[in-house]
Amino acid sequence: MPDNIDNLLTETRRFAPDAEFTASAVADAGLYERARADRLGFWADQARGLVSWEKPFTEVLDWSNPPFAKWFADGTLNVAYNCLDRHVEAGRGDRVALHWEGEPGDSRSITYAELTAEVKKAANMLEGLGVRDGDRVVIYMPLIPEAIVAMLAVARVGAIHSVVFGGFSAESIRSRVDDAGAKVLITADGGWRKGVVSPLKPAVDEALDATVHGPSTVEKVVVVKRGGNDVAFTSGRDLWWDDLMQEQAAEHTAQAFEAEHPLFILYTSGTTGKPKGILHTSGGYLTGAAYTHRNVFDLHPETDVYWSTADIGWITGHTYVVYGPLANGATQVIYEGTPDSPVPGRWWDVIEKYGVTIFYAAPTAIRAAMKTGRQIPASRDLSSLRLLGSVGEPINPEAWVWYRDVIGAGATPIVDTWWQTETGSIMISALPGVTTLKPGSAQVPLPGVAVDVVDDHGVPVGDGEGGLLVITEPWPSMLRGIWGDTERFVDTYWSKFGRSVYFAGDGARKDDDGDIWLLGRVDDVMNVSGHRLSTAEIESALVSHPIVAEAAVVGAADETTGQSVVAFVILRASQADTMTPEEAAAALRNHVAHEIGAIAKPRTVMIVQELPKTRSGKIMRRLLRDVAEGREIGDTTTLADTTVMQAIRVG
Ligand code: 6R9
Repeated sequence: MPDNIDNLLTETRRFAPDAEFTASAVADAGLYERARADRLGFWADQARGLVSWEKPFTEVLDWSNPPFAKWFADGTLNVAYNCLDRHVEAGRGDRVALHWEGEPGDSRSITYAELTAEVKKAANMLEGLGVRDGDRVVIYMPLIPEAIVAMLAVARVGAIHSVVFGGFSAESIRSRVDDAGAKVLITADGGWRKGVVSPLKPAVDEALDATVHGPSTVEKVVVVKRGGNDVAFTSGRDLWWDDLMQEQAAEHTAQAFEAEHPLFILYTSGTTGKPKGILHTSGGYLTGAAYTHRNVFDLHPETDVYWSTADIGWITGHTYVVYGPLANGATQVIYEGTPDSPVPGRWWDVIEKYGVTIFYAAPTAIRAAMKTGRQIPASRDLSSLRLLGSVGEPINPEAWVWYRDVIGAGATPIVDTWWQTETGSIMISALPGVTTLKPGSAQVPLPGVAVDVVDDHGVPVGDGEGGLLVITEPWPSMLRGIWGDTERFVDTYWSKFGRSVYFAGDGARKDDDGDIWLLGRVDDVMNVSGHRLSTAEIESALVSHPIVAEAAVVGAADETTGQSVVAFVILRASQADTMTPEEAAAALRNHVAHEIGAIAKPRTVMIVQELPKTRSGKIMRRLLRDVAEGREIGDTTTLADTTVMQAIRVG
């Protein structure tokens, strides 16, 4: 979140493309012209050029019933075939697909031929477990090659994966399993994080415990051995991945599915307590992933070593670790652990070790690296890097410039990429070698993408003005729905400005050149270290604790993580005397971690007597944010009781 918008808008540093970079760049300015002249023709060309179709499509877009889009609908393809077999068939089987680095320092390099062979066996395994096209499979795993094998195997058999981030709690797993109606769950015993094995299987056992939550739809749990930690096994339900894989036939023919066949569901936070299952389909999604990965990251698959630090539990891991890079036949690095394990600067060691050329990370990590100082990256050889990317939240100009200077040797372009779980792929970004860069601005919609900033009535604002970000034309990788909730899909994204304009939920501003600066969410969604968290979801976790009467959560500006979670809690009268405020706060922080996951744990829990409310009973989060950020409290005239803020301040 930009701490100071005025600061941002007076940012005048500019970085023109380097002539040498431009000379060999994948993208060129002509892309914009071609897309402008014939948008649908442009997308059809991308879909034909970057994706292999079993049956070619003849129809590009059906938008006769917005917001329900169909892209390339009469074409058929297999997404996993596109990421694997076709590279092997084209003689590129020996190219490394994944350089995997485990946190303790173990590593494996896997070629396209090897990855294809593994996925074929895993596809046979899933079919053997009764998984058929359209079935849902939940994946709850650390970042190890088997996680990617599992995703691709699910895609290969036409089933739908729903990856649940490995840091999420048993409660979160269960609500996603139930919502998706998952038949199989793939997990690991544990994974390495911060120098220790962090167990995963116990959370799965707790999530599926019928005595606590009732019976679930999950019939089989497949467990990959990674952490070596002891795990409980439920007989008849749990199976070891290795045992199953050993029995599988090596061959598996990928069957083609329709372009609109569902590929995955990924749950993301919304403005209410219940996460939304964002649904993506096959042909359009893969086209968007491959097109953006190639052009935004200037991918030269024969020579580049690409690394996105995202976990597969987030959309960035889906589009820019799995589908985009593999569809494009890239060689990439994946790393299991945290940036500072066992030593600060582990990321830079990984870059040096593999000669990473393209690096994609979140501003929060860049700011954390800034804090520990430039000496740490300066002591590594980062000279292989030629392009840097940023995603997840606005990157403040100081962090941008530090990133370029210290990580990018003062020379690499930086692409600040704006997009969402819902958009499936990057929507707004500079094109390296083409665009003159402005630190702090995501800048321009990609060729083929139609973005605008509008006022509350949907009227486009002029240059130099701010408003709400919208996408005005459908795009191939757009979400196709919210799993099981069409009404919420239409209401959330397609109602504010009519059924054919996508409302993103972000505030934005156009500068005098018409370039776009993102200003953060306009709804009750917070952004902590680039992860989306809902205030409502954390509030509902808090009030589920017996000592809590009422709770309000705000995102407070935080130097490193962008925002941090601050909770204001009123205790039940009966409890208030039995615990100190410190004890209550500690118990509640742990409770949220247990209910949702450690990333949702409030930085601060303030025990208060009252919450500021309007006469209609709405909590005035704006005032709580003032308190949380240590500011002078703003206008309190609409409060039902104007003395409340005094009490909170003093309390
Ligand atoms: C890819 C991803 C989406 C929200 C989005 C916005 C914020 C993402 C950004 C950015 C400014 C960028 N966001 N990238 N804000 N500049 N380059 O992060 O998806 O987890 O769904 O979050 O993240 O607020 O609306 P997701």
